[in-house]
Amino acid sequence: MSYIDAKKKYAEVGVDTDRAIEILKNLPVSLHCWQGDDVIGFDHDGPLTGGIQTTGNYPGKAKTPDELMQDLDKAISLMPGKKKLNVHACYAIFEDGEFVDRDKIEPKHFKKWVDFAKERNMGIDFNPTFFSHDKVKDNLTLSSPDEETRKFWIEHGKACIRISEYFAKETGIPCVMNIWTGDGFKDIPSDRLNPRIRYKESIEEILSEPHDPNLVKPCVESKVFGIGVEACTVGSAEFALSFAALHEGCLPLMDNGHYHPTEVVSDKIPALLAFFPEIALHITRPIRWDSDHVVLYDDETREMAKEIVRNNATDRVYMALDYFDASINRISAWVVGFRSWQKALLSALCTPNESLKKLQDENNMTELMVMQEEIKLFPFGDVWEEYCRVCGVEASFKWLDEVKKYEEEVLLKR
Ligand code: RNT
Ligand code: ZN
Repeated sequence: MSYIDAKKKYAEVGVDTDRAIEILKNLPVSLHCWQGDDVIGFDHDGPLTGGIQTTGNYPGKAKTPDELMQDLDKAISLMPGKKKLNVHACYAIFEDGEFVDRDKIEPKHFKKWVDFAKERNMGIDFNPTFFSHDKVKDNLTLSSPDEETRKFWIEHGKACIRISEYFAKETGIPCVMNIWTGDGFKDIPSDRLNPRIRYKESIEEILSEPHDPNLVKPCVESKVFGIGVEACTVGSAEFALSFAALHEGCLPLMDNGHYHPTEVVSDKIPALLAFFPEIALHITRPIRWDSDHVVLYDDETREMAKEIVRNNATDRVYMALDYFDASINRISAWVVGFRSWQKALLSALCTPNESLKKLQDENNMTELMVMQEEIKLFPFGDVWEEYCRVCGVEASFKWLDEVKKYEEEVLLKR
């Protein structure tokens, strides 16, 4: 079937595929720089810590800012749609021989990222890095009982607010700044309250750093558990949600790898939209735990996209990818994940959401089931191809040839 025929077929159920394509072209999705080097960054030599883990040892990992940017460019060239760049504080770029600790980093250490983003018309999102550092004391940062430790990380958070504002001013696009820490306890703690009170007060101190709420959008990301901190996570779901609800300008961020395995973020999105003007998402693929596998075009991914699109919330939900796989070609991983989320959004945009809602309101669940099943087999592939064509990106699996060539010519020579 050609796009013309597909378009007709969708029009029969009231879907305008041209319009869907037009909308998606302009919807920013945040692309995480950390898929390119297994969440290591440039400000330390040590391993990834803090309850998260990359597994695998595929050759060709980026080790310098230039390599990472080159890889990002290759990946971006194979992804349709609008991108925003997502940078972590540990990706600060220092002059030769320079080292600045996280409590003292400045906008100038991210100037190369700004140049990179501006040249590609991208906004930038930011993340303080509260892990992979020797000032993480006994698995705690912002919630540590040790004042010096807490202070260090509060200063880091404040420095990141200043850097976020710099990003927003330079790019002209608001910067979403996400606070996630792996703070927690491996075994049964004797006090679950005071760490949370300290965590709350520390985040409040960070947010007291002057900033324009239209430019910097701070978020708090919750988690159920991490490796090595299985018994208690300080920034739990209830903690983060309550914090965001009670602090104006602070958004809740849901990572779909951070819940019990049968909980679904697709159902949580509308629940939060009923209360919060804006929310943020980390889109990942958990297998049995927060494994951060590459995002695929699977049922729950599609369900999440549907909730954003059919509730007209594309301007209220900040979408960011967050996965890392070191066992396969890292550029391919980037591309598959980004394309999958694009497919999910496009498919949601090609769904006759209004008429399906009406069937539900009329309690016509029979027809609703039939229609939802029918739509699954509509010629979506043709719409996807057209979308890629409009975006000037290879639609078929042939994009992988590009990655293979790049692997041979660049990655394997590293
Ligand atoms: C970890 C969180 C967090 C990180 C990134 C690198 O479980 O999901 O968002 O993945 O900050
Ligand atoms: Zn996350």
